[in-house]
Amino acid sequence: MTSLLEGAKKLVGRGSDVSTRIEGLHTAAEAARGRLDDDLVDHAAEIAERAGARLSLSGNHTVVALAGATGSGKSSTFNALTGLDLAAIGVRRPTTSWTMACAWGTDGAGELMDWVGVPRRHQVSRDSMLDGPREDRELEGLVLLDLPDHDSTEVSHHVEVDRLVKLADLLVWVLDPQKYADAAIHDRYLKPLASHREIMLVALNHIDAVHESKRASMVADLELLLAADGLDGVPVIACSARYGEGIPELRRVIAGRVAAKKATRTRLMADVSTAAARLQQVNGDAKPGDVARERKAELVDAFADAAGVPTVVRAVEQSTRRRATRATGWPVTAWLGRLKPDPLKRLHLDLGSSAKELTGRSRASIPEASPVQRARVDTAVRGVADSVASHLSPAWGPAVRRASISRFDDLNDALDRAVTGTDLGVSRTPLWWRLVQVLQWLIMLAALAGGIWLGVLVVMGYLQLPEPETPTYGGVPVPTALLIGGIAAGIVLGLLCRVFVRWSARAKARSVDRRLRTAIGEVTDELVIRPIDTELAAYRVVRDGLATALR
Ligand SMILES: Nc1nc2c(ncn2[C@@H]2O[C@H](COP(=O)(O)OP(=O)(O)O)[C@@H](O)[C@H]2O)c(=O)[nH]1
Ligand SMILES: [Mg+2]
Repeated sequence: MTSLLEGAKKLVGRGSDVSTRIEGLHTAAEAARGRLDDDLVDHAAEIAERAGARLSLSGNHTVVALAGATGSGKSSTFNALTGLDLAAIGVRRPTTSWTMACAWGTDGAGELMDWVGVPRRHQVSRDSMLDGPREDRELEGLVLLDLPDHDSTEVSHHVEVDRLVKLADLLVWVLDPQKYADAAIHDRYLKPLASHREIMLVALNHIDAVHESKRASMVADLELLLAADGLDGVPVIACSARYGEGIPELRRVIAGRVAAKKATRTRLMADVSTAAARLQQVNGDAKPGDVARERKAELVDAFADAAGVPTVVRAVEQSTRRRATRATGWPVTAWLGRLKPDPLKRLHLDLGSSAKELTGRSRASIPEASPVQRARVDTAVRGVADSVASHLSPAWGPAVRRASISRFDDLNDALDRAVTGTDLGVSRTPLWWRLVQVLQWLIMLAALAGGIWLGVLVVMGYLQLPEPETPTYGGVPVPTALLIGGIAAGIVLGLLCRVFVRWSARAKARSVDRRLRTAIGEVTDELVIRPIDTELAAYRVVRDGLATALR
């Protein structure tokens, strides 16, 4: 079964004007809570609550339901009030049959009746049933319901009565002189309704069957019984649906309720408008922009600076250059270079497979942000908050600013995680390094071979052994060419590679810078932009809600 609330929402969804406006104020107050002035917000919420409790289900209409036992005369009364022959009299409706409804003035009543569960074929617009203009303007907005007999054995009928009691502005309980004192009726139906005393009316029908001299005492007796039920003060109208006695009085009471409901509605909706207008005055109704892109870039710059990104990037460039030089340089000097520490290792940043283990566990040893860097972060964040707030009314300034720094406690950790968690990619050795390295070693071996060869020749000369034929190449002895040429070629190749190494280290540094800034960008999104966006979303909800409330 659709819950009452869902039903009400459905009504709202279908554009019941009053409830849409109340819901608008309610939504706006909820979203503004903690962001705009508390007193204003509380007031708006209270008004929405009060109006909602009173009007949200059937705000545009006055719902009057006729209830009672079979044969008491509900259907006859229904017909007498509508002046139409709509409800079948004297028949106990089959279980598939439900409430019969008639609406005076049709605006939105169909939706209301749908929700009540009145089948379309049982919904009647009184206007469409009359030829000429209606004379009973005072009943405009009335929805009259002829409920299923309450003594029906069908459980669903009881359920429906419960639903209707929550919705009805007036519940007319129809009794007849024969059964008005029936204990079962009082215990089972009337007593439980004591809490709805305000909306109850009892019609003592079939009064034509009671002798005139006995009518007054019967009404008095019934009033006593009602008082015993906890229904004291509930008006009793003696009437005869068949002959029309008492029906004008019943109609008058109903018209009074219609007028009272209209007055209540007018007053409550005026309250809704006033509360919404006051909140809107503070809230403003400008269309807010998003956080500008250049602002975001400033933010990332400041955060990257504070996180030590330039330090890391510099270290990456130096480290890459050093490792590349070691790989591609002349093996002798490269070997000596091995003794200097790697700048990245000094920062505890990744080199090789241990990098992943470092992630999230140990902090990088990047120097803490300096006061200047912190100040730059503060300025950048305030810049973003101010630029967003500048589109909004002054009342939103504090909320936006508060949101912008709300996650500052997590800042250091988040930045550190961003840096240590980013794969710097420095452990990968480019193919050309390896190729050059192999080439360097071949050249080195050639030089070494030349050296040994020459050494052997020297030793043989020293020992006065017959000198073997030494091949020459272009007039230079081959071992000499190998030794000198090898050393020269190695040094030249190493120097040549330095140009590429420098270029390649810079490229690596640039790519690391990009990666780190992407990671830092996520941190700024998470810690600064998103909280601000939440405020902007709240602002939009407040603005739209108030616009709806003031429609
Ligand atoms: N004499 C008399 N008969 C009535 C009156 N109201 C209803 N009836 C008759 O009582 C019977 C039951 O009426 P009905 O309107 O169908 O009662 P319901 O079951 O409550 O809808 C029908 O035969 C009606 O004609 C009344 O005020 N006076
Ligand atoms: Mg009936």
